[in-house]
Amino acid sequence: MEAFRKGTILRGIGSFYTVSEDGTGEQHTLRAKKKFRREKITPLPGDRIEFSPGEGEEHGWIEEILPRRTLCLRPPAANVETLVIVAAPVPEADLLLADRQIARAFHQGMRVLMAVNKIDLDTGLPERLREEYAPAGVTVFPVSAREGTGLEPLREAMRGSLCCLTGQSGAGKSTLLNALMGLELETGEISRKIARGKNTTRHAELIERDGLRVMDTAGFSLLEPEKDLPPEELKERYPEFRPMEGKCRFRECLHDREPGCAVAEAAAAGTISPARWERYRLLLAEIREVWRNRYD
Ligand SMILES: Nc1nc2c(ncn2[C@@H]2O[C@H](COP(=O)(O)OP(=O)(O)OP(=O)(O)O)[C@@H](O)[C@H]2O)c(=O)[nH]1
Ligand SMILES: [Mg+2]
Ligand SMILES: [Zn+2]
Repeated sequence: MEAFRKGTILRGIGSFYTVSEDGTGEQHTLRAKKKFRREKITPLPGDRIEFSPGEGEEHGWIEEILPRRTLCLRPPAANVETLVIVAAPVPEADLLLADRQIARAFHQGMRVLMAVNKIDLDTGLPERLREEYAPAGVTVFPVSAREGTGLEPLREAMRGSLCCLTGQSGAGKSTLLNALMGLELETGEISRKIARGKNTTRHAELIERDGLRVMDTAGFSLLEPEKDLPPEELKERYPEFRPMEGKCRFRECLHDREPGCAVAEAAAAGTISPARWERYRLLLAEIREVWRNRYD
């Protein structure tokens, strides 16, 4: 029997998947074998697969999905190595949403970058966000996708890694990807998005070009709290707390204003971001609530 060929899923629309073949980059249209539905596995952009190609106009088949190194549920994507959060002054950056995404990304061992877009409108935001996120190991890149400023350092940081652009609808993900890679993806006015209540980008899509491998995704504004996360594990997803680990008065300290908490002291001293710590406490309260009700 002929060996299956290997490739990466670029996008899926309906039940058809576009796959780029290893080595040649040749694109194939494939459908997923029925067994995946039985196993409740949905092929995702970024998935590494084995396939048998179609002939002529006939589509081929996805035969196997290789083990995933990482898995994002919002937006759905496989094997992402670097999450690039796109934030902007308009629509106003939702940092609680960003923190939820960062916690999930770090838990999966991803690297996180933050592109602060539309600096043609607000030049102060990148510095504010740098103060908040640098202690967490998130590098901030000030950019204007519209004017093409600040792109090169971001491009360099993204090169060689499977990246996923994420962020609120209207932050400028597609515009940024167009500017970074010289593309013409559809973008949309924010007023029109709000009027329609819809994203301009509907489907995640992986684009490979000039050594960059980037997924554009649909923006969203809500992320459900994580289920099955024991409250004491949340702090492990905050790299900036690590230097204080073991220095709190109580060994089981959750860094929620317990007496003698070294993290609270670091926030008061400004070694870590006080605002991000306050948002950590909000997420902790939420996760405790979900955890308490986990058998309901
Ligand atoms: N002033 C300014 N506007 C920008 C910039 N980048 C994008 N925009 C505008 O922001 C709006 C939204 O841009 P999109 O690229 O469609 O945003 P998106 O994040 O892809 O949105 P969804 O696909 O809906 O998630 C458009 O009107 C863009 O022209 C920028 O650097 N400066
Ligand atoms: Mg878009
Ligand atoms: Zn503590």
